[in-house]
Amino acid sequence: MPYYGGLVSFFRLPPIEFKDIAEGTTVIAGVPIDNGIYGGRPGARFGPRAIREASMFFRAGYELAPDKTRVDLDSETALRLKDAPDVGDLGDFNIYPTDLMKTTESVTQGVAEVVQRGGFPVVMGGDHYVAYPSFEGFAKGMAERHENLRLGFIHIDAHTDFNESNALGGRYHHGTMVRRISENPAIEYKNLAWVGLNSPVTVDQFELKREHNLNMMTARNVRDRGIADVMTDAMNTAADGVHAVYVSIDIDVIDAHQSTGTGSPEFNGVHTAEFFEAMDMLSRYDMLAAFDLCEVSPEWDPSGQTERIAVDGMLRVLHPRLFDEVNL
Ligand SMILES: [Mn+2]
Repeated sequence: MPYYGGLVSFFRLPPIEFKDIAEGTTVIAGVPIDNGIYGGRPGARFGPRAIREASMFFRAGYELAPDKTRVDLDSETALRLKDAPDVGDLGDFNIYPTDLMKTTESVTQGVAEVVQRGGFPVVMGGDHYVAYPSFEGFAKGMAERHENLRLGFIHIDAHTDFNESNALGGRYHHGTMVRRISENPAIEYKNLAWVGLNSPVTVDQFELKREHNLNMMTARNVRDRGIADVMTDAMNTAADGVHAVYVSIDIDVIDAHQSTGTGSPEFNGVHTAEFFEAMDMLSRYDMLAAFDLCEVSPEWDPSGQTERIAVDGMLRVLHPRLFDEVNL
C-alpha cells in the first residue's frame, strides 16, 4: 500500500488498547492540545494527527522494498522492518479542551498506566505543557517499580521552559513545565540537562543556573562542541545515580529556517542533521525509559516538512524497536 492509502496510525502500526500493553511494549500516544499556550501561536493541537499522517510515507519506503529491507550507505547496515514489532499506537489520551487540569489528570493517569503495565511511552504533543502530565504519569508508574525512585530529565528545546510562572498562563503553561517537573520528589537539579537552548531566560532562572550549576547547554554550545559531546554530557548528567531518564523534545530546538511549523520558532538554532544525530544517540541510550515530542504545529508550515522532520527523529529513536539488523 502506498503512503496515501489505508488506515492512518503512527508508522501504520497496529492500534492497541491498554490491555494489550505488556512488559517491553512501546506505546505511541498523542495529546492533541494547545491550551498550555497563552498569548503564543496556537496550532499544536493538530500535531499528533499530522505526525501520524507524515509517518505513513516513511513506512512505505520499507514496506515496498524487497524483503522490507534497506541498507544505510554510510554505516552499511541493513535494516529489515520487523514482522511483528512490539510497538503499537494507543491513539490519543482523553483531553478536555476547556479544562487544562482535567486534561492533566487524564494524561498523567494514561502514561502511568502505560508504565505500570511495563510499556515504554512515546508521547506526541500537543504543546510542550504535555511534558508535565506525561512526566508525572511516568514518575507515578515508575514509583511502583522502584523503591526510592530517582529520575533524570533531558530537555531538548530552544527554550528552558523553566519559568516559575507565566504572566498570562500562571504556573501551568508550556513555558513553566520543566520547573513543575523539577518539583517532583523523584527529581534533583543535578539530574536535569538542557540541550539546544536558543532564547534568553529570566533573571531568576539565570540565578538558579548559577547557584545550582544547572547543565543548560545552548545551540552555540552544540556548534562549538559538536552535538555528540553535548548529548553525551546531557546523558551523563541525567543518568547519574537514577533509575531511568525521561527525554522531552520540542521541535523548535531546530533552526526555524529548517523547521517552521511550530509556535515559538527561534533562528540560528540546532540544525536538522545535529537533531538527527542526537536522536540516533538516544536509540542507544539504555537509561531512556520514555520520551515525548511536542510543539509540531502543522498549520504554520504548509510544506509539511516540520512533521516529517519530527517523524524522522522519532523513528531514529525507535529504530531498534521497529527494525532488525540484517547481516549482508
Ligand atoms: Mn520551545
